Amino acid sequence: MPVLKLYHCQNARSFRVLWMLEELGLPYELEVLKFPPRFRAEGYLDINPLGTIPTLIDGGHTMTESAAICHYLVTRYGPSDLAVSPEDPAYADYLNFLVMGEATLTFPQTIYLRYTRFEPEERRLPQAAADYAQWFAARFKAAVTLMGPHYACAGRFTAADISLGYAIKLANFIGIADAVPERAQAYWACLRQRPALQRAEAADRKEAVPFRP
Ligand SMILES: N[C@@H](CCC(=O)N[C@@H](CS)C(=O)NCC(=O)O)C(=O)O
Repeated sequence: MPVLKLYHCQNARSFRVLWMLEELGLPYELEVLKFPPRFRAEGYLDINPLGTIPTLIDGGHTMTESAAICHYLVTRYGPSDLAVSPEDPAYADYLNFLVMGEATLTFPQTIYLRYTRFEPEERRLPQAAADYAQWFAARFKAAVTLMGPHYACAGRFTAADISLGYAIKLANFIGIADAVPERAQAYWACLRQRPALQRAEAADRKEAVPFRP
């Protein structure tokens, strides 16, 4: 098996992949970059033309979508209970929550971040930021009504929980914890007990190192 290589920035979506690698106990190489690597890591665009984080290299394969990478790892290097198979009645919910964590619950947070922090002062848009924080809150309020009592679906921990869990982690990190429903914060508190998540958090805190292509 080729060594899996993950390009990561602290608190970025690559955390999902780090967490999954730790859950699966797979050996991996971690390259921690300064954010945003598009500007701060010379040569990174040659590896990932989108310039985004994560990038996972698995032999000749390059992947850049955090939710897809989680599903890839668990199915490619499984079998593992962390995936839900197409024969399982929870398969539809599993895929739905896996994608929802990124497309519905993380994307609006990036609009919020952009217009509160990343843009220069004169381009910041407090109204757009507030609207997207509200949008995130409304979507999450509805999403929790679809989730199972302890986990998103299937009655067990799966890659979908990693996808959703990161959306909560990010909201707490960027200061919009109030937009996360109470029930989802309780769910996140339970997920945080997982040793693999704690190992991923320890790896996440590693100091950013200079980029070596
Ligand atoms: N849908 C992608 C989004 C990747 C993404 O936008 N990552 C952010 C970090 S969390 C990034 O690289 N932003 C910096 C940039 O766009 O230059 C995923 O789930 O991995």
